[in-house]
Amino acid sequence: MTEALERAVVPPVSDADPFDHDILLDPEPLHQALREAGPVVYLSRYDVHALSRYEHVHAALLDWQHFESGAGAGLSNFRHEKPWRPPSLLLEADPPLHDAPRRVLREVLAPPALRGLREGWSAVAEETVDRVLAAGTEFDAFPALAEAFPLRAFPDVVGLGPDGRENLLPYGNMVFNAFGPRNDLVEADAPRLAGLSAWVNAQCQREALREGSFGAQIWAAADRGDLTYEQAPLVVRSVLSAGFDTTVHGLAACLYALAAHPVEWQRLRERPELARVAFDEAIRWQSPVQTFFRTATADVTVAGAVIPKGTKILMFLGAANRDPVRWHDPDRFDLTRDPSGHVGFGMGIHQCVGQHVARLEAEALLSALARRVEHLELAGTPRRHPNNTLRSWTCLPLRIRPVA
Ligand code: OVV
Repeated sequence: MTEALERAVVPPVSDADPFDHDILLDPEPLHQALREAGPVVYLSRYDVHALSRYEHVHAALLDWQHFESGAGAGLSNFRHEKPWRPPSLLLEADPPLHDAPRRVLREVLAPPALRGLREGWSAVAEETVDRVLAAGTEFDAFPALAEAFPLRAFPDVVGLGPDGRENLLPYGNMVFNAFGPRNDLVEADAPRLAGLSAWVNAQCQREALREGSFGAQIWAAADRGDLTYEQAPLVVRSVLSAGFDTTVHGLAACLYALAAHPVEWQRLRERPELARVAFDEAIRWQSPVQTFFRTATADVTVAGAVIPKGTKILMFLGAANRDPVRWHDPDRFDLTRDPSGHVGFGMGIHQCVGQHVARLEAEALLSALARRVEHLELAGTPRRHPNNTLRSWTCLPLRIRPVA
């Protein structure tokens, strides 16, 4: 036995199931229990180690050399199990394979490339809000705003044609379920898997993407030799996989947060430039992407506990984002705090490459709403929808008082 192993700390064991419906719908009690149990907890049900404190989640996200993504960012280990679809060149790859796709997509989605979108998206947001206001003062903001706005703004920019867009959210829902265990949620997606995958894969082809669009720019990178022609459609697939459900549920989280905190809504009304802070604070507070896995590339020691080589590590982004050691009054949604440093978009080389797109969408929608709505409150109990990875929504009843 090596010295390190002799001194190794045996981590506490939990038989909790983080993918149980009740926990997916209300994860905070488990998060608190895991944070308090220790820096590393062994989850006996899945034979994985879990990290839930900010310090250790943050460190693992930065240490891609010891916590690899190439064996999959879900529970399934691609070294032993066949992936359900060809692995993502971004999320499920490590350097050096990860580098070219990342560089290309970063350029396509970079802030300068988005500058031209602001005006158009503001107009779409105003139109979306006006439609809702014309229909009355009580409405379900989940379909009417959180789903409607991204689906009106982003598919055109990606370059998609008009047909089949209703497949985008069900496909993403399936992708995010697939990171979890093969439970009932994955079973429920199975009948649509082939059809949704066929549609998405067809949209990744060059012919399907409008000239000049983000999708076309990804293919143009292949013309320049920055990607191979085999890689281009998979990079487009990442945009279609990670670019819709994430923003829909992120916007829903933000609307929920603001409706439940009238003082924060007033703050935003008085200072509309807080829209981006409001979105990031909502991402910290709700963590629309709750978890991702990594795989240990060696026996890795975390806080004295040895995580064996080749085993999976479950990182609780949502728990880290409410760690009282890192955040003052973490359960409070608070526009006066600086939410930067949250791990809701991840951290390190895989940190969300689409985050600037998401923030621009949020800014457009929240500013339009703040200009037109004096008061905002919940008009009923919001309903969540269980997903193995996403903190998702199905119903968000709001009552508003429009600006006179
Ligand atoms: C971050 C994320 C989520 C889901 C899918 C992908 C990425 C992808 O690259 O396909």
